[in-house]
Amino acid sequence: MASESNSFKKRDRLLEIEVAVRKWWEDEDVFRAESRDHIPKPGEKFFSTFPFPYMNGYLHIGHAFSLSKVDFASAYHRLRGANVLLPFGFHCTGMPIKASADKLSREIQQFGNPPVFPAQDNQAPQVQEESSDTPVALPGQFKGKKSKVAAKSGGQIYQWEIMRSFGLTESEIARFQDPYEWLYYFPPLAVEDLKAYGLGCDWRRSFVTTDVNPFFDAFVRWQMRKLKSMGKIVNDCRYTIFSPLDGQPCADHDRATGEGVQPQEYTLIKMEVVKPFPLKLGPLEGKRVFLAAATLRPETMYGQTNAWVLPDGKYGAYEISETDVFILTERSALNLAYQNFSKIPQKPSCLVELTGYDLIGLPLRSPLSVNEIIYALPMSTILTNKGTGIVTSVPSDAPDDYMALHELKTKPDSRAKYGVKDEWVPSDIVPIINIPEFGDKAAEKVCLDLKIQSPNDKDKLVEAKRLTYLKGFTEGTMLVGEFVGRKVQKIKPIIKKKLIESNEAIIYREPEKSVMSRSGDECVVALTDQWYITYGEAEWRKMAEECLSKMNLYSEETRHGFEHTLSWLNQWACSRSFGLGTRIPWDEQFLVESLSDSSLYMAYYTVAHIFHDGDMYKGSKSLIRPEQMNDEVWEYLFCDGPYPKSTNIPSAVLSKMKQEFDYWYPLDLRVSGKDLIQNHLTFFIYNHTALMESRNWPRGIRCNGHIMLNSEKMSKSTGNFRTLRQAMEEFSATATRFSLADAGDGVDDANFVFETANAAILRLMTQFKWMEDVLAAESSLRTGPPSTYADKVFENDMNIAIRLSD
Ligand code: A2H
Repeated sequence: MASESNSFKKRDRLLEIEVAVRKWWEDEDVFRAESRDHIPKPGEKFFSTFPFPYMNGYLHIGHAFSLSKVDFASAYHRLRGANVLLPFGFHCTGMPIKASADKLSREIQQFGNPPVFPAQDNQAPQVQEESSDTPVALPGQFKGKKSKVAAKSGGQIYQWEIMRSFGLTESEIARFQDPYEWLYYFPPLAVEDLKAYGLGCDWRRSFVTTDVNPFFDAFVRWQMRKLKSMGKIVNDCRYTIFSPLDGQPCADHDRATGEGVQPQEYTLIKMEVVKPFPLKLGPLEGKRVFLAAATLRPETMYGQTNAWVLPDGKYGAYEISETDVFILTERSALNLAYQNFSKIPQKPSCLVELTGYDLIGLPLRSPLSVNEIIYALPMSTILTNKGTGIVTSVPSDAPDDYMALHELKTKPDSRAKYGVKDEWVPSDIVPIINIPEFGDKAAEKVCLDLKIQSPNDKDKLVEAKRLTYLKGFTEGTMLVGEFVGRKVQKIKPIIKKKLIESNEAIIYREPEKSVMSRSGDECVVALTDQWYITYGEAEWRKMAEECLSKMNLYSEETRHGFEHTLSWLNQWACSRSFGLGTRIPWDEQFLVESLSDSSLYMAYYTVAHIFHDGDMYKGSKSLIRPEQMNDEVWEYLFCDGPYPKSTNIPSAVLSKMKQEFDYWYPLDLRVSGKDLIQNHLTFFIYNHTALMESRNWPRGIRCNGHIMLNSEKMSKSTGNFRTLRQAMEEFSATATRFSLADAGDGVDDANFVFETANAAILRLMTQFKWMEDVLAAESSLRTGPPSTYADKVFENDMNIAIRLSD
């Protein structure tokens, strides 16, 4: 105990010193960055930025880690005499704040204000997932009077409890149902924390995004209009990952889980239920009813021998059009409803609820099938979260199908269990494709070769599927049908097209893996009419590649990451219906999405203090009115446009702004987590190459790995989590910085170690003590210029240290 209180004392002494030093910095305005009236020589200035964080919670150690790289680099360049600019803004665009505000609103509606949550509720209404951008709940602060169930099993937490963990009182919380409240609450807290951290920042240039800030709004409108006039924003109908609850596309940053997940395409084979219908399907009389099976291999449909259903699976008969009814899972019906396949758009309409048992034994007529009538049979390995939950069985080429059929055939028990009549079980496999290595019944051969015993031999079946799928596609030749003798690879797309044209199949898409939105619902794939930025377009991509080739990226892995992203990155949906932000200037029903208003704003920092100094919102003290910032002005400032005649901004102010941009740009360094390579950082490169002269293209990006705390994943649900504020209270800012500095430098996971921070406190205080001793003895020390051998050694060692730092 004694030693603990001793070390608290040391930490508290550090905190005291920090307060005094900060006051000194502020009085002297040491981090104010002023441009000079000339184009800087190489190395004369250093301008770096950190991606402005989302303002739906406190900053945490993850933010601080990336930020520390910018801060340390700035401090280093300041030490070597450079003119340094480090600004800091706050991102409020998009869904994170709106989703949290809406969630709070739903809770208050459901449980009252203040809410009384059900005691043993394991079903919080929405999932609160862990992501560096989701609100930060402070561990250990969930002890409420009203409810003791704040931290839910499975990491689900009520938004109300998150608000309380922010230190808000019960009477204050309700006002955060208004998303704009957040914009005025969190940014000032972040400034407080970053000042306490000692960030070497020019705070005059801070601002928030969205239309709350009319200057930034004007800037983004200009950027969008310019991209559109260059043909780089287009309107298009496309398949996107979409949140039904939000009613709009759900891009990476709007997701709680499923970053990078894309739509996966299947062919849905319409297997028609042969009349007369059994009793259970009575309500469907007069309709055309199909089991809709999702397949990746439409060319194998000749060899269908039966359909598979999951006996315990829940299905429904959904109205797809006026005439057609599909039997499939609710999940797939919802996806279809967003792809123009539902009688009522976006609302699956279920006529009868069914289980797999109801479907077993249904006689079916399926397109292309050599067998005229096939039956629905039970398969226990069907996944309910993939496709439609209905699988068409091709035992010649699908190992899963072969094994399931083998089991039914060889084990009378397995038939009896589900009441399967012998005549429903196909007697023969239908050979349809020849693969040189595997013959005409590839699935059978591979299952025998791999000695697969049962449909549950998962690992082996994965290998069998890989082998047959790959070889079937690359080396297979058709044995039956219209395309007999032709290569699978060649005719697969033709068969697919024919099936669709003859209305025997449709194209279906779903997220390739589960995607949860920040609002807490599972996303679907939707066909949406959208504004897109044409990333990936050949000419534009070439410029991005050229920019990349000249950039300092600090590691080969980062370079590869960018090269890879440029190789696949495509059109990006840049408009949204809901959330916060800037309206799309020519289509005001839409808002600019959050990764699209953050790709060029580093240029805004160069002039932001003219608007904002002291007011990061409306810029009440601005020398300029927002209306004066028209497109011609932005063009003049950032794109070498002609002197703007259409504005009455005083010319002295205008030239001052131009000087700021010309001096500070290009950006020397941007630092962020490596996960942003695949979107945000690549957009940043693309936008600069399109909108700016090549001399103003960015010079450097540094990416870091994820931060762990004491070698474990940062996780809000386990409490292995720290906000920056908490870390500084625990260790002081200085010791926190030591631990951040020591956490790691590459793109691998980094590790923030508490012990390192604690040890730093002790070492710093030892150092401090030594300084005090030396100063106390100052009068007894030698005076005059360096002259002795020891002086030379000292100077030399300092120079070595400088070289090493370099
Ligand atoms: B394939 P991927 Cl000939 N549960 O169709 C389990 N499996 C499912 C399913 C579900 N809910 N929905 C679809 N599938 C099957 C034909 C076929 C298929 C052949 C060969 C291989 C093959 C005939 N069955 O797939 O996980 C369907 O079976 C092996 C790749 O998205 C669908 O295509 O890759 C395939 O799995 C989709 O699986």
